[in-house]
Amino acid sequence: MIDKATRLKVALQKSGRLTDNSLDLLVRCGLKYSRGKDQLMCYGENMPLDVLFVRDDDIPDLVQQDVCDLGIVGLNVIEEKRIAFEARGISPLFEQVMTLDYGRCRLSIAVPEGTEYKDARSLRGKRIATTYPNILGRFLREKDIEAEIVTLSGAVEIAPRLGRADFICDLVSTGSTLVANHLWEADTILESQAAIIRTPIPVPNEKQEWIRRLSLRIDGVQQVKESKYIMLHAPRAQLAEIRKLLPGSEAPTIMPLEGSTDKVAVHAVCRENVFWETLESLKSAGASAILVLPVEKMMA
Ligand code: PRT
Ligand code: ZN
Repeated sequence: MIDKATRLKVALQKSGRLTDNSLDLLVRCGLKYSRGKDQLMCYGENMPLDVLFVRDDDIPDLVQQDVCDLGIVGLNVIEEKRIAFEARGISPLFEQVMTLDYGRCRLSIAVPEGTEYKDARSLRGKRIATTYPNILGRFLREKDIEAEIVTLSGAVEIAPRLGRADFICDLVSTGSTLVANHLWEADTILESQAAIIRTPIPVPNEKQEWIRRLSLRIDGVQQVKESKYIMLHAPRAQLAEIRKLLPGSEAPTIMPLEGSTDKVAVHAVCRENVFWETLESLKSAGASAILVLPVEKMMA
């Protein structure tokens, strides 16, 4: 039996685009877990945190109903649920803690090849197929446009070919699904990525403390992904130029080099990717003995 008062319950997508990244994120935050026999739960062995695997659309509801304390889900799902709750006069009991650097996509209006679309006014009087009727409805209201929303549960991209809709409003990442279905992306109505939600209702202190610790660790994990530690030797005279070339570094450590008066050692955490081109520019600027190391953990 899981201790509801002290153990955090986190809802993740069971099987889909967010599953691997979300579980990997918790593992990078230090979670060691064992999987339940039914595969529907993971039990944290070294943290008071258990994971519940569900369909992504159910995640906001599970937080809303206080079954889970946290959930990881796309902003598109969060927004769709939030508008749906508000339309029913229900206050959403989930709030965004932070966005995560995966699951990026956009909710866009797509139009059959050969059909014109200038701006949102081109939607007037048209039928638009979508699985996001609430977000689309809000977009149309904001633009003061009357159009028919055709709500589908999937296969939205074939709706125009089947004669069920004139346009579609669907998630796009690479755009290849649209191309394969002879559609073109005409307008973006929402940018999305994975995000963590939590209940706004106060939780017991022990849980609150773990939410705080987890948030800090997630922040650290996200920062180190792109970060690199650079070490190099630089002529003193070139220091200003070399510092400018270090991508996303704030305050490098400058140290004297034993036996050298004109050269120093520079150590810096670069918060952006370091490409070969950067090393070439550093070398041209006079740097030598350049080392680039991955950063494993970081806490601000
Ligand atoms: O079973 P369950 O309900 O949990 O899963 P699901 O089928 O509803 O969701 P899933 O796994 O497809 O997506 C989960 C979340 O990933 C979404 O809610 C988004 O936040 C995010 N995401 C990121 C995407 C995409 N990219 C994406 N490309 N979700 C869906 N797509 C689909 C899109 O609907 C379209 O069919 O992929 C197709 C377009 O992809 P491209 O690359 O061809 O443009
Ligand atoms: Zn879903």
